Amino acid sequence: DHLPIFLRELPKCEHHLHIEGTLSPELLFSLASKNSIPLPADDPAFASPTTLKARYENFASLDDFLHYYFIGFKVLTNASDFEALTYDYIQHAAAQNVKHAEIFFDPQAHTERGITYDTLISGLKAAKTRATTAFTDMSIEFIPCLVRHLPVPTAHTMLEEIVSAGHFHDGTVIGFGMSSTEKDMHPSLFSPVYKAAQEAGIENLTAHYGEEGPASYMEAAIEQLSVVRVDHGRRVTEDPSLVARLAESKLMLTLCPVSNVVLRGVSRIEDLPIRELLDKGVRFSINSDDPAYFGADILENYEAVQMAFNLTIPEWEGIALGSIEGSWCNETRKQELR
Ligand code: ES4
Ligand code: ZN
Repeated sequence: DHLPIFLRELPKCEHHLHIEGTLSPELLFSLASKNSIPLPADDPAFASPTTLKARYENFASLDDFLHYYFIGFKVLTNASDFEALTYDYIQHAAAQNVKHAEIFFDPQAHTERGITYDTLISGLKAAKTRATTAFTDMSIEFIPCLVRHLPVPTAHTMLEEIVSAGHFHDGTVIGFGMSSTEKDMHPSLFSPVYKAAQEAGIENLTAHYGEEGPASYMEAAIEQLSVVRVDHGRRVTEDPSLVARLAESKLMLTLCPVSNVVLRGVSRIEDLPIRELLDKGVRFSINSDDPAYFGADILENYEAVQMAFNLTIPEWEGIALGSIEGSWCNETRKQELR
């Protein structure tokens, strides 16, 4: 069976990767020490990188994971910390034949603890500049993510800062997304922010929905937020009419199979609707989400899907092509990727 080699060599696009989710327990401890950041003394998981890693294997839910994910933010202080984190991800992605990566970052969750947007973005840009010379056939883009657990006005402040820096127009960032907790976070709460983003000329809009929340949230995000992509979206098959609508519009879902199992949305990869999405013609890509927390990079996500669904080479080629078409790069770059 040569599929393992095929999957490794298959050119990939990654659309759903949180840069803060690539922070390993080892790096978390070493940055905490370097930057003199205290770790929670009341949680035995923070005894050592080993105990922390063991705790990551027992997440109970999205919110349980997010608690640890946002603690990890605290050790990221300097532009060089963000640069190192980002460059390390790019190296690992390049080694797995990722040719185009769209990387999420959460500006609000950094500015609220006193790290400026400038610090953050200069670290990300420095990593991209280094990568452009080291990995000449790879494109790297950034997408700021609104975080739903923080007050809505802080999302407006964040958006305005990025708009006034000109970063949506000069290509520093290529779109706008939204993540964090989903329960009781109906899209309508954020429609003013998305409206402001549209008025600023941003068309590449996405949001995390259908991870824990229902298909009705996905539909509301499409209608009320004008998203042209949905991150996760695994619950779409609860609504056959929405499945038909996505098949027609080619709106892409950025699935994260291992993430959904680790955060207990599904008990096994086999329970994801991959077969149905393929059969109905819904476009999706396969992504790692937060690889340091879920223990799987993009290739391991591809392999997990293959183990569960035993897809054919033409089916994989269809997934790879769909993920190129759904990418937020220009036609010239898409042609290079095809
Ligand atoms: C996330 Cl898995 C997931 N879901 C929602 N928000 C997130 N932020 C980082 N990872
Ligand atoms: Zn995510």
